[in-house]
Amino acid sequence: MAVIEVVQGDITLQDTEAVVTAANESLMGGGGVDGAVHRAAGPRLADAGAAIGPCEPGDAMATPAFDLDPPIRHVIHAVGPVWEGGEYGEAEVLASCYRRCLEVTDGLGARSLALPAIATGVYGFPAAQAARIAVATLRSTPTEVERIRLVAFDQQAYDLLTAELAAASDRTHVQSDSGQG
Ligand code: AR6
Repeated sequence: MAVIEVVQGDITLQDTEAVVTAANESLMGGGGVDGAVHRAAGPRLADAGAAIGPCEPGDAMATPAFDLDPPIRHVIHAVGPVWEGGEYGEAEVLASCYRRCLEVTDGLGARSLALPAIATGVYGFPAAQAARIAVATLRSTPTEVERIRLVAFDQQAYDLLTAELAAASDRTHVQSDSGQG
């Protein structure tokens, strides 16, 4: 089973084989975390994104990481939902992003992955609900990835993700305790 951890920091500086960017459908770059990833990876990233895009919300696609520092070798471009109040399937689209990030990483044979808080910036998804979806989906999706790192950019995201992870592992312990009778 994958180890899931939470850190506060910059996604471009992680020591994982793959990193996720919160992209838009064009995969050609933007602001926020996507801007940081494109700046660090260099202009070839936008060309590679354009060559495989567009990408639907809820899906994810991989390119090389170009100028990002090793061990990062892959960028997974995940397109989150634009928050429109929560009644337009946004939660399911966000869960789908996290599932697809793991599937795509499995397809590349990479064993470590860092992910930002997809859709919680420009796309406006409420941070607490997004943290719950991120942790629940990553925990419940079968994967060959051994190390999953959630990268919070600010203190609020860090606190929310840490609390979700702690609550989820408490629930697991309660279940396994009661399972032992
Ligand atoms: N490392 C980790 N997380 C970061 C970084 C960083 N360097 N920079 C920002 N964040 P956003 P979205 C956090 O807006 O909401 C782009 O223009 C940030 O604090 O980057 O999915 C795309 O091209 C927030 O918690 O992504 C799309 O058009 C999280 O990353 C659109 O924004 C996501 O915020 C996607 O919007």
